[in-house]
Amino acid sequence: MLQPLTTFLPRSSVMGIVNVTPDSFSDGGVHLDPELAAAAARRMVAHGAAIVDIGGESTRPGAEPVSLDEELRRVLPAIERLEGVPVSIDTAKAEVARRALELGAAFVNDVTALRGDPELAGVVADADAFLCLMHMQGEPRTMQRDPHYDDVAAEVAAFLEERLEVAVAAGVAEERICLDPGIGFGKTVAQNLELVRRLDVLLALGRPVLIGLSRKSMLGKLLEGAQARTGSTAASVGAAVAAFERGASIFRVHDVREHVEALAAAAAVSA
Ligand code: HH2
Repeated sequence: MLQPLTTFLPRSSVMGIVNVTPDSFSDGGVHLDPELAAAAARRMVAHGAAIVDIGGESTRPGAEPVSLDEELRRVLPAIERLEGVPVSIDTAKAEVARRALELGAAFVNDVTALRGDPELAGVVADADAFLCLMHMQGEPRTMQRDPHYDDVAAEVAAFLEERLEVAVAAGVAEERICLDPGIGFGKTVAQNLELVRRLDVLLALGRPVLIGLSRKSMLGKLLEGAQARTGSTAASVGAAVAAFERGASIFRVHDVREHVEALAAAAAVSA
């Protein structure tokens, strides 16, 4: 029997972010060298990350798409150096996922929730990979221009329920899938906060929730005003703990040690 996601990444697992990109909003350019990317990933595991998420395409607001060749050139050399480390590939491209899974990645993190590439669901199913389906309104180039919802939590949940059905119909085992509200992907600060506050609406779908609040601009905007581009580590940790208390399971973060320690303390309180 296939291992369910809930035993591979139990509640309060931390996913460390390694962006092998020149332009990611908070760590762009830092890990472009594959040796440095792999070293950062190993350091994150040493600090308690359960998995590392390797991405070769920035999805920050306004980002331009990258070509298949360029994305492969960025991520594969890093993944090749990560034997024995649990790896997630952050991609919407079936070919990138396929090559990463061949090199040992176990998890596919698709911010388009299988809308970006019609082949991706089959690649995930054939490899028995774990899968994250994330909500996004619009696309990165334009998504922050004018996000609109009548009921953000209900609409995000309805979208993810439909994408979960698509994934399962394509042969991905439901126990291998988690859902993500997509903080900052076509949402205002108030809408992001409401999604965390009403996480129960997503949890009602019966799948673990992965959440990415780390250094997101909404945290900076809360403290420093509308011009802020990134949030601090302390604000990220505070938001992660709030999400944990509302039932989130997996935390996609840049600052692994701080989140591991804070979530261990939060989990101990609620145990
Ligand atoms: N956020 C980003 C990228 N991938 N994946 C999931 N599942 N959830 C998220 O919230 C999420 C994600 C954006 O953050 P980051 O990777 O730090 O920046 P960039 O997209 O600029 O590389």
